[in-house]
Amino acid sequence: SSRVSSSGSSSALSSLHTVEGVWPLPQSFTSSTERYPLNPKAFYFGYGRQSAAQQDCSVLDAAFKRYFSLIFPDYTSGSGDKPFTVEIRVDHADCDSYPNENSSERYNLSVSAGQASLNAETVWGALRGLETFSQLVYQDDFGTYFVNKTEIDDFPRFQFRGILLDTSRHYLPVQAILKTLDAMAYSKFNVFHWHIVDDPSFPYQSRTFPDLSSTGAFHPMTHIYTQSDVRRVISHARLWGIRVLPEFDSPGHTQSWGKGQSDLLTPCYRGSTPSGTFGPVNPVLPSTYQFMARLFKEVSSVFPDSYIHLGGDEVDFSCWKSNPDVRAFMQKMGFGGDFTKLEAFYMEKIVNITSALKKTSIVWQDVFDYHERRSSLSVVEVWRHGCYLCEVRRVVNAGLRVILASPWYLDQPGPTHNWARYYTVWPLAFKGTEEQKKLVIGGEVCMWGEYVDATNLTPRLWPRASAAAERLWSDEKQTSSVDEAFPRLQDFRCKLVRRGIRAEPLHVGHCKHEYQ
Ligand code: CP6
Repeated sequence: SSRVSSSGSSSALSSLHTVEGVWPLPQSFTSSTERYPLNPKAFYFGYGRQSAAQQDCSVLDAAFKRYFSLIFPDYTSGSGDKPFTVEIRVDHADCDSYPNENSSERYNLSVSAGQASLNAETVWGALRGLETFSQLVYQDDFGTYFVNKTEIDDFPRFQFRGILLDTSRHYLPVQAILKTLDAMAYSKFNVFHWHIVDDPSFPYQSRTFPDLSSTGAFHPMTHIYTQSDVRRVISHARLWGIRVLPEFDSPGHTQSWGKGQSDLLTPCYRGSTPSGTFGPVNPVLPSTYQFMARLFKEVSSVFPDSYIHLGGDEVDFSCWKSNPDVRAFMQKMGFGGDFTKLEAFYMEKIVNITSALKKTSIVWQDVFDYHERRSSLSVVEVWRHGCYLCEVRRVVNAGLRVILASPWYLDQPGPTHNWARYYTVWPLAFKGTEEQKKLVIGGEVCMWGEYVDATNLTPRLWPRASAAAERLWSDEKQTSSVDEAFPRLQDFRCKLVRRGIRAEPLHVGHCKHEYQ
């Protein structure tokens, strides 16, 4: 790949009118200062003659509409009369499918006089290319739209680029989730990890167990996600090429489940009598696993993605320790006093339930730490602070896949949590073989919900999550300098603002179009 030579201030054009204005930075590109005017009244998206997908391809038709309004936020100032066509060609007509872990997102974009050619293997790759094209278009001081001559070959560094939203500590209205999905696509994120339930509330309205939300949600009618809400989220995400990965965290973090499902949680004891409080899911009762099998059967049919997150983090053993039935079970199983063995036993049962449903399970790193038979696990998410590379290395040494989350906790506000911290993360900087590095499938930005609801979600997420997005998409060598990234991220943040996303400022400065 080559860099633009005319990037200094002596150039008539800002370098950000070239590929350097695309965030995350494409893998390989050449661009020039030769530019072409675009007239919204003579601008067209079209399917190439050799494209496998043609008119009525749901994903692409919807994307053409969206990107037309993103590229031309105001029609009034269109001038120039030469037509311009963006011609899309894809190898596979996967218009009605869902993106999955193996979906190619590679694309090739070539912009020349009067036309741009966008080639991709899949419609998901075409979506990434449309996003890039939309970021290449700019307006001069008179309002005329332009795009520069450009050649781009692009593909993601990591296949899994996620954002976790927590809808249990605070309820997030569906609209806030949909808007976040839009903004995710602008930074080429492709996984929405929906931490949908937890201790404080159970907003998922289950078909099989409606009592879980009618008693466990903050409000049984207004603070729930109905089946139709969930379908809306999944279908909106699909149109942006985003997978929806549900997490039903257990055996800890389940206080809200206990309200609607009796005998699910472990009764805690004070001495020889129940104290009236409850702990993690009760791992000794067969009814627990019958319940979980039915719940996960439903979840695996509602969420089309092949991954399910099973949680398994932060289990407090004190309640299990206090319960005589649990202690008797420990004796019987020969676990001694080691409650990590009991958690491993429980998680293995849950993993088996989901693999029988043909799903791949993700667990938080605690489960990996406790497990002796690690080969039964598949994907481990690293979240504990400290030495993230040490943790990654331990997991890949065991031959398991890793998702890295610990360096990208965004739920704490700045300025100590400034964007450069999220930018200077090196997920593969451990000693290991090529095979081991391939086991690092990606990373995830976590927006835990204790201090976040729809009032502050957007500015807390953007543009800092975009810093992580570039680390997960772009070539590391081309994007290792914070100083080079800074003006590009400032420019990208203004693009988000122009698109109606309340992304917070990075530092002193202004946008040509301020938020209104
Ligand atoms: N909720 C759940 C959380 C956290 C985890 N799981 C968490 C723990 C420590 C920090 C941030 C978040 N709030 N269910 C751990 C994965 Cl610092």
